[in-house]
Amino acid sequence: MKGTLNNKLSLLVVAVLFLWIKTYIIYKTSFSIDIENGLQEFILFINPLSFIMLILGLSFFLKSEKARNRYLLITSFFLTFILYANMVFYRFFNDFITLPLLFQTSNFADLGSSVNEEFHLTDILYFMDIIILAVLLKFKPKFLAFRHLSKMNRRAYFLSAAAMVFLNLGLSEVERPELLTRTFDREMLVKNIGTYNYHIYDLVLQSKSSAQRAMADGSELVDIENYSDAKYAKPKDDMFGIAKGKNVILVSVESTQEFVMNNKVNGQEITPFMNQFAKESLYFNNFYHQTGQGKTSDSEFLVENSLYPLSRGAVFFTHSGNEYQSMAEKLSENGYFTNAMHANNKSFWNRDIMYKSLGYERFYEVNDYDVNEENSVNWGMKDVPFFEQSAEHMKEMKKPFYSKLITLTNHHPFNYDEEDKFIDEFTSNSGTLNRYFVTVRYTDEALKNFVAKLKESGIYDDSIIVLYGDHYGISENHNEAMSQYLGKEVTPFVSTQLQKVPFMIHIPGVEGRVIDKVGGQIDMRPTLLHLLGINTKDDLQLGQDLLSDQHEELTVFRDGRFVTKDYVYADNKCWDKKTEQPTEKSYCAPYIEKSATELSYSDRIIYGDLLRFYDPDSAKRKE
Ligand code: GP9
Ligand code: MN
Repeated sequence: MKGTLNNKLSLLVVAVLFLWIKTYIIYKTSFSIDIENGLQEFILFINPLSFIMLILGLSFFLKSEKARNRYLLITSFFLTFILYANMVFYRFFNDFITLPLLFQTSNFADLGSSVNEEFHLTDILYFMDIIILAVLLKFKPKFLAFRHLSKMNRRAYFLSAAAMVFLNLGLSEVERPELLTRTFDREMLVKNIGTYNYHIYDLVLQSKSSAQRAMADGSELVDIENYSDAKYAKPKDDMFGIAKGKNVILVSVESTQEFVMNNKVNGQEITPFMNQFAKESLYFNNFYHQTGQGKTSDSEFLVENSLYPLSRGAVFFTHSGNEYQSMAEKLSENGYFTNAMHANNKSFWNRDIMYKSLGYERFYEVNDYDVNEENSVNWGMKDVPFFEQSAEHMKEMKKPFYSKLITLTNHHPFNYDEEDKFIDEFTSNSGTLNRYFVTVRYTDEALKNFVAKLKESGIYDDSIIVLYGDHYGISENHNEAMSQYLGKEVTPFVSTQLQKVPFMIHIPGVEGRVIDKVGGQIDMRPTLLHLLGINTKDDLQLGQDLLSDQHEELTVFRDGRFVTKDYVYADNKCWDKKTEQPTEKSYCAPYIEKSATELSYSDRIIYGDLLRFYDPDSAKRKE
């Protein structure tokens, strides 16, 4: 009996093949997944296989043939259903399903009304293989059976499934390092680990954060509220409201560090425009980014909420369903039209969803721009056309508006077109650093054009323009080349100082000056809102108005490092800013605990979704 069965085609293999091929066909026909090279195509092709093999392989553990067959059929149907739900969802949202999104009732209403329209009669085709499987099972043709493999073959089956998992993850790591910890983009996740594994990943993230949220209650807020209250820095009378009613144009300048400002490479200025603009602005020259793995999205989080991002993962992904009291929301309440502008895929960093939670009224994403091969390089649309088209969009906006623009050209690996090269590359063993100067210089040029455009349309005089660097561009992997450029060793102290990013606020009619107070992105919300004449006294925030006399010079990094007026705490040592050498730890000691407390308060707000219990109107703190 056994011998004859071996000549037959296994039902399991048929079910695996059906589902695998179908998934791939759906990837190619129903989702628009950008494939840039053969390796990516190969990863996409193999990525459904390991999961399908493992899950259908569980049928081995069922005793009767009937149960095994039934399991195969039901599981195939269930997976097809998930795939199909994603397809319908994609037709409408151009995105993959996430659990928090399904739980967001406001989205659900949109979805419900449109789901009918997104139903096509031909969709039945996607279930064809299930029908064929069912027919095969019913009529049991002689050539097919569920071959109950020998123990050894079963082992081989699971080993090959496991090998597929490793092959898939290994290739993805080559293609997209840190994919799972950084969680870039759903499209990228699906492209690399496949739609089924992506759902499991999403489920893990979701259950972790739901558990923490469920256990939280409003009483946890007491300490945090007292802390935030004590930290409030009263705005200076002559600064509060000096930009009242002005539009806010906030530009997140990709990967731009402060060391390029007022600096040269091969005798050529790197940021001629920004240097000049800084002179006409309030320029903060001791200002740090405080981002973690969420990079750009973490900086956005800091700026909007005056809270820290998380120590791992991107809060834009993990806690997009939380309640926030963002700067955008506040500006909206004050009559502003709030929007974000970024010519990239809208789901990158989960922005499409998080921006709704942050209260942005509109997101101008890649589809709102005219992007083509000619005006793109590196990660996408070049900064010059991006700013040009953004300035056009601004003309149509209801005033006053708050626009946040995010540049893209100066992004690792800093590739550029010859025509956009205004200065020469540096020469070192790091191509990354060498090219960095060229792309920074290009973004500087783009900013110059942008400001000229704003002047032309008259928007300039009615707007404050805020420029800030989102995070570092040159990581510690390039220390050797960096030390060649700086002419000194990159110690942990220097490395920490390299986390400075430019920050400037241009206010029409206000003379420029340098403010050398130590500060960070967490301080931007209160600083900007106060300039606009909007009170933040009752808000739960951890940053301070940088222009206030009460501002305390302590800037905490997400990884626990910190900077004060005179010291830098890094690598478990206290460094003296003057000598740039380690000094007695006792100088830093008072701040070590304070920094840790502050980070943990911020984490508690996010993990417990505590802002849902906080009502600024009823808080009404005393001055
Ligand atoms: C992508 C852009 C870059 O949209 O914001 O993100 P990053 O890799 O810098 O976090
Ligand atoms: Mn960035």
